[in-house]
Amino acid sequence: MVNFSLEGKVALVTGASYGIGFAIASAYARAGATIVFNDLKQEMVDNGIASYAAQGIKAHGYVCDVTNENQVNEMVAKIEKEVGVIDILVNNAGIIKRIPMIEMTAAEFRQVIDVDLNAPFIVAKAVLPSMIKKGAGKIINICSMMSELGRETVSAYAAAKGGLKMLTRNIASEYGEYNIQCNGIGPGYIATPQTAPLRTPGHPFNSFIIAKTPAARWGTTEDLEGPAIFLASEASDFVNGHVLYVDGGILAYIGKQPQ
Ligand code: NAP
Ligand code: GCO
Repeated sequence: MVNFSLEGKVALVTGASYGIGFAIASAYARAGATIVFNDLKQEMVDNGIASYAAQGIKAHGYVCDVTNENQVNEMVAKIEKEVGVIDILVNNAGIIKRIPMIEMTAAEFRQVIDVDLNAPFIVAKAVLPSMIKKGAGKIINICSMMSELGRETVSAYAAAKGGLKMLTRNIASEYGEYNIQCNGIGPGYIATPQTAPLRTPGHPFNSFIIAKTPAARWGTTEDLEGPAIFLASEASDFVNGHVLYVDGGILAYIGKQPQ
């Protein structure tokens, strides 16, 4: 019988007070995992804990900037002491800056790379030693359509998410022999605070994305829950270095011709 259960597992989902991370962590809790998450500010962590509690989930929250290696190492050590060894890591925390490239400063570019690419490296590096010792582990990096495609104004984000796809493949290559699987999830366009500016009524991007998506709708965070459970469970123990695109078919589709 294929095992999709996460019973007895400790899952760390970064940046999971709300949005995609919150949905994935909640799904993991319903599949039996103990949930750990972090956010930048205590207020956001507190809000997150309350949101999980409202779903009947006892989540463990930590304040940590995932771009800060000292903070990450301290958080992982605290989690291992207070909750347990991390079995599942979801590198979810991320930012985007939508600025035409020639108007973007190098500092702005670096900030996006720092959160969306350097931080997944830092957090994965912090959890891998215990996974190696345990002889098992799951790392899931939240990639993007921009791991495959470019578009105006998101040069830093696309560079980061393209790099994250290759970091995913490299972790899989380097640590697969320890029964550690590292895969990516590439969400399509999902209705969260991050895409709220693109979904304002009448925004041209709204109709554009619906025309580009065979499913003819924006994705929801619920659409990601099953794929995330699959990649965190024993059901995917021979899946490694793969990016699972959950995009309603965007990457397969040239787009609807204008009517
Ligand atoms: P979101 O609503 O903007 O949430 C991002 C989360 O990351 C927030 O909780 C944020 O905390 C946290 N975060 C940002 N920088 C951080 C840092 N330095 N340290 C710790 N936490 C940090 O984003 P989302 O839409 O849920 O997206 C989550 C992930 O999915 C991101 O990696 C994003 O690139 C990716 N993704 C999103 C979509 C989409 O359509 N929404 C599609 C593909 C991929 P604060 O609130 O405190 O800033
Ligand atoms: C954008 C969007 C996208 C989504 C997502 C698509 O401005 O193009 O924010 O980048 O966030 O990454 O997979």
